[in-house]
Amino acid sequence: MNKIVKSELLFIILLTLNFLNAQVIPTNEWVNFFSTFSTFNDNPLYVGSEIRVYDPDGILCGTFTVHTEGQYGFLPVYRDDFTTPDIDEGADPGDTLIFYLNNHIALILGPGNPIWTSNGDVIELNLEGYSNYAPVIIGFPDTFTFSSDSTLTLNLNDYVQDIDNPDSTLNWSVSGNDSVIVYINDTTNVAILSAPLSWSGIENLIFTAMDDSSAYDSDTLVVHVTPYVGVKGEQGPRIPKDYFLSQNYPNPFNPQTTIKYGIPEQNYVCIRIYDLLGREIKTIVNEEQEARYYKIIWNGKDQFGNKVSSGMYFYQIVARSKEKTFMKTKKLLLLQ
Ligand SMILES: [Ca+2]
Ligand SMILES: [Ca+2]
Ligand SMILES: [Ca+2]
Repeated sequence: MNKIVKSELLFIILLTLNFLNAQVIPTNEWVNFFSTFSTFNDNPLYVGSEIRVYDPDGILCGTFTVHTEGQYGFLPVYRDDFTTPDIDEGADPGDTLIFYLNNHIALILGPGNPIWTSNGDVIELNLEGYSNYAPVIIGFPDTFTFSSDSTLTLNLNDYVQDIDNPDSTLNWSVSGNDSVIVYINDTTNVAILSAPLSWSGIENLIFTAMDDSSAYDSDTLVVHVTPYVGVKGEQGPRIPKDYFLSQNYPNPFNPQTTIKYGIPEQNYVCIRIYDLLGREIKTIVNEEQEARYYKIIWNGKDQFGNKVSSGMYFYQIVARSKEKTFMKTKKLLLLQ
């Protein structure tokens, strides 16, 4: 047995022990978390729900059993005792804590931060948990152009995230492919698109990723198949054919995420971030813009430059011209 294998084995044993002896070791310093409104599967957290808190080392450092619907507190999260260097009892100041609701990782809604601060602090932290998180398709291409004598290869695993299911367990399907031929390899999730040599045209293909609990997400890929003329290397248009707002990438993200959008004509464009209650967090774009593709970055900070807490946010584009208004809203997930 070589050294690497041994240390890996030791790590696995330690990890297993941590989980087997999953007991909080109270120390002399702790912070108190509480919540006035937390949910599980979109309902108020039920009485008897178990909350577990781990430090970044995987040490269980706080537990709580809910006895008032939708609420918890105080939930003490203990600090590591520095006088026992061989034992890691818990968190250190500045550690980002990981919360579980009923054995499922929880989303942090704030208003406080899931960070161990200093002894005796009281932090309000609302949690949102789900027994299954749906897959989220991110950064999926909007349009693709290929010639009918060529094929297009898409590694679908590059475009999906599921908090609790590995990519390899997700099941992909496609619809709308009357003329375009789509082959998806079940093992690798690589899709190969082709078309009959004699065919050219446009098809809207709807790709769906489903997890083992039948939760799914879909996204549309508009495929332009150009006639075979023996010339390759066609470039995409520099001005989009239609308005679009892409899913941010990466998602979940920390510390920053990229949002792509495009406008086919000159418009007054606003892009704003909102929290779950619809409060405006930050204006990212607010100006007249010419027709083209754009790429912007949000750094997870509000308009005062403060980092916002982990959780789900919305981003919305409003593009106005004389004739029409284009508006679209999507979700993004910040994990601090
Ligand atoms: Ca210690
Ligand atoms: Ca620790
Ligand atoms: Ca899932």
